[in-house]
Amino acid sequence: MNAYVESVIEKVKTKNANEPLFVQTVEEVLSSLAPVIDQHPEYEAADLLGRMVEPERTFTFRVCWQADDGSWHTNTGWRCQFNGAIGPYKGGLRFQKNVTLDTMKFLGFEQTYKNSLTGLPIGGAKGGSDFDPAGKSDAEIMRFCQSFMQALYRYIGPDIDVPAGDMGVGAREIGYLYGEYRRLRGAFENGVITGKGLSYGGSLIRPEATGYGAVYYLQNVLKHFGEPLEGKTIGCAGFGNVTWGICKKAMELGAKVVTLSGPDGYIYDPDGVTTEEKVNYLIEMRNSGRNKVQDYADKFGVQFFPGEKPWGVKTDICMPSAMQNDVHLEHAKKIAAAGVKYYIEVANMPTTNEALQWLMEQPGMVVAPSKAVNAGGVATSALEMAQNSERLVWTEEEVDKHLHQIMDTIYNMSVEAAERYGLGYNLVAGANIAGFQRVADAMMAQGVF
Ligand code: 2IT
Repeated sequence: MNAYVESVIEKVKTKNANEPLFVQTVEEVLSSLAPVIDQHPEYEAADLLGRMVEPERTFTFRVCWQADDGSWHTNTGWRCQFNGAIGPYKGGLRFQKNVTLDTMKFLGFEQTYKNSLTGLPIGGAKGGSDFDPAGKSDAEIMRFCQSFMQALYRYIGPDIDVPAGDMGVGAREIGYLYGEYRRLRGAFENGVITGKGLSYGGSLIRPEATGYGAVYYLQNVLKHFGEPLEGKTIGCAGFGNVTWGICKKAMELGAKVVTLSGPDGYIYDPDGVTTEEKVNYLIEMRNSGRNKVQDYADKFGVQFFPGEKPWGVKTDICMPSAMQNDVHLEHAKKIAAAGVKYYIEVANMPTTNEALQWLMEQPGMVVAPSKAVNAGGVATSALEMAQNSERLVWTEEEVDKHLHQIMDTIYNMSVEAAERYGLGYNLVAGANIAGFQRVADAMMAQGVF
């Protein structure tokens, strides 16, 4: 391993000892870059990596809101503007009770390379709050979002930083956030946020984009091995927006998603989530706020496994699409033992570094990294920004065509980047290298700061 890379990783470990997620993602990305750094001594001379692991700026703010019973509550809000070298900061907001600054930093770091891979002009950021949306009324969600935006609005803008949704932040929250921004700014700057409703500047296909993009990426992988998607079984985790998009596209293309998971366990549907009724029911489950995948089992009469994860169910393809570190080494071993051949990460950093490494070492196992696979979501957000600045609305076909092309390009760039550095067919290293390269070029061109 390159000595400069090692020294930067060591510094990050020491400095961020209380931020294990951030350390994990830095280690994963930087260790892929060693062959690149070997060939570019000028990067070390400009301390490029040392600068890349330090967010450009991060804001922490207080968010107070009133519950329906009149009681007052206080949460913490964050926005981590990690890297703006290639475009305005861009990334989602996550509302979840257990998030910390560590979560924001790990997601902001990942976002930087993911956004670069899209080929579009967007820098990397992430934000959110330790607010727990579970069981909150609509009015409570609105008041929370308004308060959150009162603190955030001065740091964002269509050319500064463009938030979007993530876990706990969907179309409803985006609407309230944008409404408050518009009120505070006194301007219809809808390019300030993406994932908007269609009536005020949203893009067609944005809700589906992450899932669709993941399936388009998967098709590229299968094509490489001369296999069709049709007839394949897919094991997913989660049942949120991303998993919904995967189910919908898989159904359209003749593949079937047979597992879904939630905090309560997982379901196994041997017929797959392959009817419109089933796919639409995922939206209903999410909107109910119950956060229970058992509801699917009850509704469609399939098996529910309380407290268990879906890893180890026999499928052709595994697409962890729930959350970070969902797959540990013991799960990875079950996945391989079940005969899964394609391990396609979808959620941000769903695999521990140890499990990822192990899976990549298994003969015949193909591993694809989330920062490439799930990039269709943010790519379509950038398409939404383009439509907003053009004051136009593109058709569904236009957006989908762009999304499809972007996913093909991300795949091809990743394959080529790994090959260029003699790493063979390595989609993980390839994505890291390709994502890094554009940010590196931009930072080198803009001088040291
Ligand atoms: O993780 C992600 O890429 C997102 N949550 C979407 C970010 C965006 O700006 O659309």
